[in-house]
Amino acid sequence: MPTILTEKDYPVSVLFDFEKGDFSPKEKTVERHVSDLSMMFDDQDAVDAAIEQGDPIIYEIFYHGFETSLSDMALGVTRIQPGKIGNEFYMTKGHFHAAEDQPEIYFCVKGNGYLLMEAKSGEFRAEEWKPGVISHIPPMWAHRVVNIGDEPLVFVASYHLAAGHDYEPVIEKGFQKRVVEKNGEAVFIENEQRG
Ligand code: M6P
Ligand code: ZN
Repeated sequence: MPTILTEKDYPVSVLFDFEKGDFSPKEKTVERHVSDLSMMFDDQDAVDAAIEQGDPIIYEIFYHGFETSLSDMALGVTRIQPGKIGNEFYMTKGHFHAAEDQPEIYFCVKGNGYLLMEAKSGEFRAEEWKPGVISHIPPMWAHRVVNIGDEPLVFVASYHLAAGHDYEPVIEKGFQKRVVEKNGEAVFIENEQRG
C-alpha cells in the first residue's frame, strides 16, 4: 500500500447547480440522442421521424471520476429531457454492470419518473421517483430511468468506474416493461420484444 500521497490523492469537491441539474468542474459530458437509443424504443417510425427532425438530445451525463491511486469512486449526473418517442417516455439506455459484484446509488434530485430494475433471473422492480428518493441498485440488476414529467429529470449516481457497463442484454431484450402515456397517464405495458 502506498503511504505517500500523489497528486491525485487529494480531496476534490465540485458544486452542484440545483436549477440546471449540472455540476462544475466536470471531467466529461456525454450526450445521448434519439439515434443512440434507436433500437430501444418500440415505435420505429417515431424514431425515424425524430431523427429526421434533428435527432434531439434525450439525456446528458456529466462525469467526474475522482480516481486516486487506490480508488475509483465516480460521480455521474444524468439529466433526462421530458418527451416521448411515439407514446413511450424518454429514458436512459439502461445497463448491467460488467463486474457482477458492483452496486450503485442513484439519487433523484429533480423531476418525476421511475427507476426500472431487472435481474437476469427474471425479477422486475420499478421504484417511483420524485426529488429526494435515493435508491440502492444491488449487484446483478440492470437499471434504467424513465422521465414521465414535463420537466427534466435529474439524478446523481455514485459507483465504481471498475463496475463497467454491459448494454448487450438490454439492447437484445429490453426491459420487461415499457413506460408509455395512455389517456394522459404513465402506465406500464409488457415489452413485446420478450415474446
Ligand atoms: C448514471 C450512471 C452512469 C450511466 C448513466 C446513464 O449516471 O449509472 O454509469 O452511464 O447513468 O445510463 P446509461 O449508461 O444506461 O445510458
Ligand atoms: Zn450502473
